Amino acid sequence: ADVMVPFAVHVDFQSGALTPDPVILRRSHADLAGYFVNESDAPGEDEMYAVHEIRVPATNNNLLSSTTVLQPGTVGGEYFMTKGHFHATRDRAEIYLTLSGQGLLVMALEDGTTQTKEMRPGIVNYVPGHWAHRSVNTGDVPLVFYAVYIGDAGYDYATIADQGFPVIVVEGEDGPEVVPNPRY
Ligand code: M6P
Ligand code: ZN
Repeated sequence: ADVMVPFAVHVDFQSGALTPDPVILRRSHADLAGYFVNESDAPGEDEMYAVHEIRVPATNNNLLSSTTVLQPGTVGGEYFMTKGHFHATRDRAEIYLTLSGQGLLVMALEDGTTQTKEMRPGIVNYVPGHWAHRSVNTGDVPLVFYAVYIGDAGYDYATIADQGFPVIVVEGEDGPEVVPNPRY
């Protein structure tokens, strides 16, 4: 079997930058078109979030990990959020450690059961297998978190792209409110 050489990566907790040499995936407003319930404003090419991933093979003997930098803002009253996904291999778990900013981690089972947990610096969120997961920036600075997951987890975006999560997170009079998704 291949034996890898140990390595270290520096994580900047404010910016989410990884040094050296991450794979960077950028998601613009246009990439999220159709994800928000009320999209009256035309989605542009502005960045909504970036994922900086440490390079290791996506196999079941490795741990993939990444920082996500999710910008603050709202679309039609809904806070900026990641697309969210189930793992293609459904039972694969994931851990999030929030580094800066604040938000909510929305999770759902395929039967519609929902859990929502606070994200703030120092909090580790454990996402067991079978739970779809999406992070939502409810603050006014970037939400930055580090995620670790089993290398062969894979992504299933289609289910969420079609019907969304059972709940959405909207800006209320006294802050964020988790309300039923009218399209679910
Ligand atoms: C976290 C992890 C990544 C994921 C990213 C953005 O960093 O869960 O695997 O890619 O968030 O979320 P999404 O892929 O749902 O857009
Ligand atoms: Zn995941």
